[in-house]
Amino acid sequence: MKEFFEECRQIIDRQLDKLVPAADVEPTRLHEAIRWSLFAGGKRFRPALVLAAGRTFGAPDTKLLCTAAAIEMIHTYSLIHDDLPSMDDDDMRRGRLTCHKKFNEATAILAGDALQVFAFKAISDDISLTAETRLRIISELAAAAGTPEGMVAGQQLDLEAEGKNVSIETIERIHRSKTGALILASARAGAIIAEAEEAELRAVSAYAANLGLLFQITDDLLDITQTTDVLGKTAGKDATAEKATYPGFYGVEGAKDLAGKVHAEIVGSLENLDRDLEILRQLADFILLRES
Ligand code: GRG
Repeated sequence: MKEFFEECRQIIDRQLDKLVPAADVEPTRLHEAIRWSLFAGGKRFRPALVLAAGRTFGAPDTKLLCTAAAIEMIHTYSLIHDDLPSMDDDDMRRGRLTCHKKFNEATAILAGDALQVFAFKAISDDISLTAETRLRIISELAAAAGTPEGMVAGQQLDLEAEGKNVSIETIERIHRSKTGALILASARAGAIIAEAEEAELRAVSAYAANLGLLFQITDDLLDITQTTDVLGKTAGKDATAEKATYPGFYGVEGAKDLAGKVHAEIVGSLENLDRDLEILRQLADFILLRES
């Protein structure tokens, strides 16, 4: 997995570098801010998932790269906006100052806005894909990033749940939209580009929906068990902000048990596929065992 992630990082970073304006293009402050957050060393998990799903079903990397980079741009926009004083008000992200701390709030808002539109432009302009595929991916990605089941809706519900005793159904609803929708869209985009069959698309969707849930459960656990240094963002923030989390509801041991069960379901959802599934299985193991 380490080698796979390193390979992904290199090819995705090269693609991102082509898709966003250079730092010396006017308005330079805005482009510096975009690059500050984009090239700050995130895990590149979502683009890695696009590549993993796409390769599993037979797509060449050349067809996957723009979409993978676009999803990383949407993810980075969401992190920049999530860190703003009006949202989670954070000083550290990806091991360095958050965008609004390094630049200013207005620049950070605009950097996020620009990344979001660059993402959709990148897919619209991707001539390696048919117009129909581009449109389908844009539509799925817009739904995953937006409302009522997507990331923005999840963020709203997450903010509204702060300080409240919410049900496990609400916690799951928040996380499936806030974190899970983009992860699901990443795997589906790879499979759609590869022209996977309907049954394969259904299986990979079940896999990725639970992978998103697992990602959030481990994210909640790491917030408690890891240090700020290792995470590159403020540890312990969920408790301080009284966030609705899995360990908050089940306790740390209960959340770890749940992670194990969700992991088993993820692996199970791939059972009937006649493909080389090693990389998708290893990705699920990586999320279960990740340390940052
Ligand atoms: C502001 C529209 C809007 C949405 C924000 C993504 C998000 C919704 C909030 C981020 C806060 C957070 C910690 C969410 C939990 C899961 C998550 C998305 C973690 C960050 O993703 P990683 O770990 O980050 O993949 P890197 O930096 O590795 O890319």
